[in-house]
Amino acid sequence: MAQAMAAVCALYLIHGGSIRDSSGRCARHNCRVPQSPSFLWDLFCRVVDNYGDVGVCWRLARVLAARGQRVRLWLDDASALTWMAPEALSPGVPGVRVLPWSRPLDPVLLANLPRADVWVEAFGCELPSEFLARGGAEPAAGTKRPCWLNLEYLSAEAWVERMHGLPSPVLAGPARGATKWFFYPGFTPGTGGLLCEDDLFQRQDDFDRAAWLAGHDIPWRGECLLSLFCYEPPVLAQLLRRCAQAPRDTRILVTAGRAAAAFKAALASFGTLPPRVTVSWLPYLTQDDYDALLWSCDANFVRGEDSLVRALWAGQPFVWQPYPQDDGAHANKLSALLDWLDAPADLRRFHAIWSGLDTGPLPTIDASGWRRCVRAARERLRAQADLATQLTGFVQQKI
Ligand code: TRH
Repeated sequence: MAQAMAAVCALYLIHGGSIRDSSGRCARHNCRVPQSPSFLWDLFCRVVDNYGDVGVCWRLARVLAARGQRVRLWLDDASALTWMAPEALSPGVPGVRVLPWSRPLDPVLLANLPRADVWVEAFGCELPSEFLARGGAEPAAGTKRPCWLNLEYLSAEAWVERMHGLPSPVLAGPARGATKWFFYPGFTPGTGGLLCEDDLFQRQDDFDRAAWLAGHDIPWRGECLLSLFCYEPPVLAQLLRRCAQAPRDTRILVTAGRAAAAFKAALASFGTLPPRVTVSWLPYLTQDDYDALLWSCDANFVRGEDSLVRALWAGQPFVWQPYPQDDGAHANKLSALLDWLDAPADLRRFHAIWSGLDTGPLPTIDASGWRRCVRAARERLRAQADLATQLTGFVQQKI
């Protein structure tokens, strides 16, 4: 994989991850970066639960399109886009077409679409059989099958490097004889990397915290700001108590949906807010405003997949709650992320208690050590090629 990438886009590896500015030049050395050919992508996403599936797929589509790729994003439920990225549906974003993944797919729509160069099934969603029946057959002489990728969930576990880029021969069905490739996002150079927009750090540098907060009716008076996006951590009430005892006043910015419901339930045990703690109940934010929220806060509580990545790019201290799984797999995921972060003991313990994997009082955190740890991780990530760069390079190599 590393060799293939070097042949395709050596500059990316020499210069590191997000290197192109909006004019397509290398942001570090101002030299010209070779553009990848423009591929047509079919990206399929089934919304299972929460917002991560659609959040990651929309972000991927947007990043690819910003780099001159053309994406058809098939969604079985596009409702979250109405608040996460309203421009996706109206007026639309150049290079991305959002299509309904109905069951079955609309035969007229299907019959009129040119065959894509790349198929991506996100998070193991299987491509629909009628789609495969139309485009999966043995290609005519002189043409090639689309490059077929299974884009997997994010994890820092060691096995990800071993699995990344492995083929999976298709043995049955209309696409028999084709090959699917496993593509794993990840945190280390041996993985597919993380999603990152080319202009992200510039936007972050230009960001005006006070103006953004005022523009969102958050009456900030210099108190410590915490953003809360979580599932149902068992120690929310304990966190509130800790905030009330902290040397600075605290404002908790609670995100809409499941986090707000969990926080309301914890508040109920107090009757009224503890002293020196205030709360702002946020509406559903666009993805860009959610980034701005993370940049505004002194510490961020995040969850799942995409918000974890955004918290890393934000570079502020954060606490991550992995998506709880019945088989307990989230414990390994958490431990692997903390290993990769080289997290100090207090941070490890805080995470374990926050996710209900341990009990006891939340430890006091050394905030400057926490920030150092996150900033060091962000620098490591910035030196690596991002997910869309790696995906495009992989596809170019395969087709
Ligand atoms: O919503 P999530 O809990 O999604 C999870 C994970 O993806 C997990 O891997 C998956 O298995 C599970 O769902 C089914 O958390 P995540 O991944 O952080 O996605 C949230 C998305 O919502 C992210 O793109 C940020 C976005 N968002 C907004 O755009 N506005 C908001 O106000 C908030 C709170 C989030």
